[in-house]
Amino acid sequence: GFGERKAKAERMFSLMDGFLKNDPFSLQKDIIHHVEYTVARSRFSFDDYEAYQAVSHSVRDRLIERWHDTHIYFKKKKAKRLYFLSLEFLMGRSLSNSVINLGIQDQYTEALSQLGFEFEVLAEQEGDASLGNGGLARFSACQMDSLATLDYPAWGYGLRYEYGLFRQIIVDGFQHEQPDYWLNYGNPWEIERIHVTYEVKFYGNVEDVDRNGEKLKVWIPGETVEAVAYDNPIPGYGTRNTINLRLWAAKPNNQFDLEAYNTGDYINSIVNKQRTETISNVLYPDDRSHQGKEMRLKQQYFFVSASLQDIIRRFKETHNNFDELPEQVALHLNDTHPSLSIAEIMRILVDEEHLGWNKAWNIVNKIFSFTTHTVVAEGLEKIPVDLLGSLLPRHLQILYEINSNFMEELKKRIGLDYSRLSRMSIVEEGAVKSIRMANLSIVCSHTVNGVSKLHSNTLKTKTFKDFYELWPEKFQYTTNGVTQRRWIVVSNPSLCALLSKWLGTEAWIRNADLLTGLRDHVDNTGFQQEWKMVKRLNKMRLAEYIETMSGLKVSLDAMFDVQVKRIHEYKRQLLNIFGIIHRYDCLKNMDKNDRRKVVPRVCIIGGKAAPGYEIAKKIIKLCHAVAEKINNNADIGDLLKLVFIPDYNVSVAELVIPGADLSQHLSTAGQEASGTGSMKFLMNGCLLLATEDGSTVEIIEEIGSENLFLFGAKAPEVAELREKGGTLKVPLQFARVLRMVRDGYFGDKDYFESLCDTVEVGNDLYLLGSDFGSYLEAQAAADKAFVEPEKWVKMSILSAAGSGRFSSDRTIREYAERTWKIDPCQCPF
Ligand code: 4GP
Repeated sequence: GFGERKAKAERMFSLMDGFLKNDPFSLQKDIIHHVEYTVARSRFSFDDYEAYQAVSHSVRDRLIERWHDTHIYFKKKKAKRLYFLSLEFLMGRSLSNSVINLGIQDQYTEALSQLGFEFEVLAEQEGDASLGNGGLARFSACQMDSLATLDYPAWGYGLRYEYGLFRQIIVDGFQHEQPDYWLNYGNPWEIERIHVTYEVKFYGNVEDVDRNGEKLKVWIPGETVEAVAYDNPIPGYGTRNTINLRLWAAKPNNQFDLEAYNTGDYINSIVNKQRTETISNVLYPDDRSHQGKEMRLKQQYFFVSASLQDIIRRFKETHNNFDELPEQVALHLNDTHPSLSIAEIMRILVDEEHLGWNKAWNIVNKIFSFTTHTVVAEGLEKIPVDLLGSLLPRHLQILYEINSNFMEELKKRIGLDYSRLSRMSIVEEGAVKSIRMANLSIVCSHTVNGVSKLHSNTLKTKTFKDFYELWPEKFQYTTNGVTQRRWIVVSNPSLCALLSKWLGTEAWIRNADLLTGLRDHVDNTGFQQEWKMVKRLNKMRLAEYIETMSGLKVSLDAMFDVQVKRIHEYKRQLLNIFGIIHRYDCLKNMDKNDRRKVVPRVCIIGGKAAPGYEIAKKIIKLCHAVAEKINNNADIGDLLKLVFIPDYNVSVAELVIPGADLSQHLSTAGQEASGTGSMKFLMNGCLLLATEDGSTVEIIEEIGSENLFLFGAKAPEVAELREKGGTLKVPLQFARVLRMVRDGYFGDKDYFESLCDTVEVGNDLYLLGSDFGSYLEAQAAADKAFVEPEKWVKMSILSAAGSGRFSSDRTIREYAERTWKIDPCQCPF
């Protein structure tokens, strides 16, 4: 009875020592406990890595405590939850971020120093969790941090890839991909939930069954795989709330196929079985392109099916009427990758819960929202129906039914405009009949989000014009953001301290709008001096890294000029390299006197190319070839250096971004949906040299065009310039640089030929030639500003001061209020 249960609860509680204590002595006890009993090393002998493990386990305990309380509280409050569905999360490292968000960094630092360890050194032991490709995936991670910090009742769902994004190594200037065995040394940040498992089914066929006069579709699957949950606690900053990122892994299930195991071929049966369990093995390394591979589709469905089973189970724990689903559940599609959710939830409601199609459809229409991260229609995901039909036969039927209803409705609205009907159809007829995942997502979502104002305009006027005209109210934009916890507090502690000192508060860590307060001090020379000191320190840190990595010594007086991001033609790393060649060429032809006036530069480029993306790989090779030439020219010395930073990832970014004076964002206007790298640089007081693209348009609104270096054709001009194509005049300097590469000045003449072809007049899709003149002017303006330190430092301060709008806290609040309609739910301390 009740009394018995109460007595048991009390006894349980008395067994716990209250909450874990966070004073340095208690931390030390816990760390040593984990050294002995978790890592199983002797307390008298353990190295930095083992210390890192023990420390992480002690932090994990503290996370778990809050994470439990948070979930009990959400449940008690019956809060409407946001489920953020994403196939990619680039989390990076967790240790520093966790202790900072838990508010116990100083205690850990002290505890460790008394034990003879340095917190920073241990934090460096951690490898990155790289379960994503680029912007989209890092943005997911920033959003999780903001969701937790702002106390929203949210869950993230994703896949636990055993191999994250490949490691990039460079051999002779060429990129090579190495597997990222990130789980090899254990992962203290996840909690394996062996009891949270679901069966996920594939293949088979659909049978029509008549059950008491009711015609039912029954899917008889041909293969079953088990999904097991791994939970990753995400702590908010300055709150007890710690939310969950649940990642699914495929694991063997114990249901033996008697037939197979009776044939005597035991070993082969196991081997075949194992193949089905590799679904969550590896992350696809292509951003913005989709190959229509079966394994990728399996991953998507595996993820969707497990997540929805989990979500529906949770809903049913407290509700029994599906009409209430929209009041309890918001499902967010992070790009089209999880959009099979739509068909899956229809299947659950219609086939399993017997709701009836129309009733189910009305519910489904109220729960989905969708964000697209792409600009070009070609970048949108399509799935061949043959593939889909064999893997998920019932889902294909559902998709056809959704489409035929949609087409009927559409005919009523727009008449028999067949070309528009076929453009808007979810099913694409053509050589390869396929499902257009973006169209599906738009049809079924109540909100379609772009990631910047400019991007949203492109969606409305180009990519999804037909849909916008039909449903203008669905289209919104929510400009991306990045978390200042990771991108200032964790990665730039000296700037963090400086900001708090001059703003007189640490409140900016939860409210980045307060950064505008820096404007009050912009003319204060004391503040300016400290600001410069911080930059110098970060440049030192970066210079050391460059030296250990490449042996190259760089001068701290040079301008550190950085371009780091995925390598893509539209991001125009080649424009940067051509600019560097031009600079080198000018330097070589200058006399000694003129050289003295030149602003020394350290040009830093980093980023991964998708393994199958030949042109991007050639850009990397060219960068190395040019670096080799420049860095070995004694005449030029410190005036110009070019460094390629290999294996760019979150933790490298944490080091590089604070150390940059200038950062480059060179996408052809209209091509970068948003761009979040620029926001991180901005927060760190780095000046931007950029086109008026994606988020830059809004950055200009915040800091004024006088505080960054703009260049290039604007988005509306790009289409026209592209049309003119072959008749465009390109500057002589561009032709000269191109000639040098073509003539083999940097070697590998034949290899670079096809790269050069991509920017030849008439073929120059991304307009490098026509933007080159204006690019060089912007570079000259940057040089000019750099030799006026007073001017530069003010621009730098004003950049950071205007970065508040680009906090993901603002992004998340907008989504929560406008799109998801969820309310904060703060777990009491
Ligand atoms: C990226 C976009 O290219 C970038 O402009 C944007 O800032 C970011 O998403 C976040 O919205 N897209 C991808 C991708 O990373 O894989 O499509």
